[in-house]
Amino acid sequence: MRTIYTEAHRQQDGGHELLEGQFVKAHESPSRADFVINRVREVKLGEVLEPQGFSLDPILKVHDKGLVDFLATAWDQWAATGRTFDALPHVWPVPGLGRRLSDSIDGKLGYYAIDAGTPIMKGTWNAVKASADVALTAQKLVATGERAAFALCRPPGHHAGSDFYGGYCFLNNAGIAAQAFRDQGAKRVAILDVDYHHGNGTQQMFFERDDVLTISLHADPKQEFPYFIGYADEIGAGAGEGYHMNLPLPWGTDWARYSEALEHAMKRIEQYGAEALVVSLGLDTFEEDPISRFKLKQGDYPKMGERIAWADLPTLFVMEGGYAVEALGVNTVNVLLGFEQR
Ligand code: OKP
Ligand code: ZN
Repeated sequence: MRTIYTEAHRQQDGGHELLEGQFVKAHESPSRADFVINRVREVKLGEVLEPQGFSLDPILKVHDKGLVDFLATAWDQWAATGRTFDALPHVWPVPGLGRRLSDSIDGKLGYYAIDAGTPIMKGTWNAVKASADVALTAQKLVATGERAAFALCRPPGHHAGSDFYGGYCFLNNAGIAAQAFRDQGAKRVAILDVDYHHGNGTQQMFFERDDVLTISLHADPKQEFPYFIGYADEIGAGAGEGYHMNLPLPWGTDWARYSEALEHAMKRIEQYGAEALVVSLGLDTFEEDPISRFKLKQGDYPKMGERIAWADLPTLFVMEGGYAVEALGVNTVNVLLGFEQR
């Protein structure tokens, strides 16, 4: 399959993130994409193409203009205060505090962000926009007849919702691509999220819709980020009731347990009658991931790809998380090779 990739991702290069009370070196780093693209080339997965430049229209179909304008200008507002270090929020509008949009950049950061782990710097918007273009370019390949394509997106997207960013994510690349399939005529689209973390942004974006089925397999929010959402009883609302599925799994989950949940998810996708499948492909389920606690092994990833391929759908893989960087290339491409084996 073909891979869409651009060097623009390098412009998102955060120094530090606030992780469980400490400032640590950012896990979501440019080297992640390096390991993946190197492996893609090493195994000759297929052609590697540059993304096209799209307008903001396909992004604005699923994101509020307020968020998009904020992301595009946040660094300039931050730098105008004389600060030369990464922009992070430090106060949030929890219920009871109010949620007025302040003129202050610090107020705006807290208004739009869900955490203090997602640094904004000078190049953030360029990288974020390019990442969405990567997803849209790969989507176009699949919409025009390719069996599958790989969008090597960075930064990732599944924690970003219609009007918030965070969890290393700014724009929801998978959600933007799913919407593009709909706008190009697909009646039903499914998003399968296999990242270790709950795809809260994707859930929020499509929660009241029945035209995009969303399913997330992830670490139980009783134990893991994003803590406040991702429980099994969240099944969609209104017209979307029954069109969202959360499959929370405990710390320590291995392939035996994971593959049962994946089987359940794939059965639902097959029954739904999706015309296209978007996979939010996070590899932080790996046993050696430094911020995660599942126990999947290198050899499990081809099986994951193979099971996804059985659905026999036009499939777009969108890169999400995975922080055991030296193994990330092998693990990611293992899923794609497993998929192609079918
Ligand atoms: C982004 B993606 C709590 C740490 C949470 C944020 C993690 C964002 C992951 N143990 N920090 O889903 O890979
Ligand atoms: Zn993750």
